[in-house]
Amino acid sequence: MLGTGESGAETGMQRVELAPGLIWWPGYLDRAAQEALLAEIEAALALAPLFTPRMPRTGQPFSVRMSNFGPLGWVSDAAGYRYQGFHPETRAPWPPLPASLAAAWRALSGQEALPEAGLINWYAPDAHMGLHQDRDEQDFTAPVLSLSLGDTALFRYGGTERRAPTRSIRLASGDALLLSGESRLAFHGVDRILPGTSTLLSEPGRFNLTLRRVTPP
Ligand code: MD3
Ligand code: FE
Repeated sequence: MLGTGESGAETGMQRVELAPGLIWWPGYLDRAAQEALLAEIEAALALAPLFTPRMPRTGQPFSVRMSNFGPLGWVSDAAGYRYQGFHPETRAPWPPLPASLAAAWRALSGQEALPEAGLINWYAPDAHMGLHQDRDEQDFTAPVLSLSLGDTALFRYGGTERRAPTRSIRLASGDALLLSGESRLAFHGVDRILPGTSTLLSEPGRFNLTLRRVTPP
């Protein structure tokens, strides 16, 4: 996060529009902000442990493990993909969205209403996420905001049709990515994690946080 009185212009922050509505801020969070956010994630995971989502119908496990912050969390099991207000194993409500994440959302999303869901994805070094669209939300007009912590990910994005050509970027620790406008329904995924590319975490791997509106405000 930026300190008081700072702005992107003054700190030389880069804002890169990768495609219409797909905006990347490399190094948005400085090292101190990354450490503070990591502590918030660790505190949340002590209450809402990582679970293994499963594919609808087949029950095939994802390689990415997940938890959530906020009033609604994304879960997936044999019954389907959905948002729900409680952890699938403990049945406890999700931990509240930390103020630092609300601040990043306010700074970058252009939205009045706060996100309802803060999905925590954990990638061990061998985890990946296949090309997909995010369409389990009722509101596609609001953007999705992603923040990365830990090892760099090879992130791939394409168009709104699966067969459209794709491009890849490396998402590093502290990077922010906003998926808005016509990129909100773009196909995207994580091909692989590059272990040993960050010193933030005490083990190899990567956290990604995605902040979302689920319902229209
Ligand atoms: C582009 N997560 O949780 S974040 C997901 O790195 C997800 O964990 C990836 O895809 C990760 O659904 C990518 C960047 C991201 C998130 C949502 C998007 C890119 C997106 C929605 C629309 C288009
Ligand atoms: Fe996604």
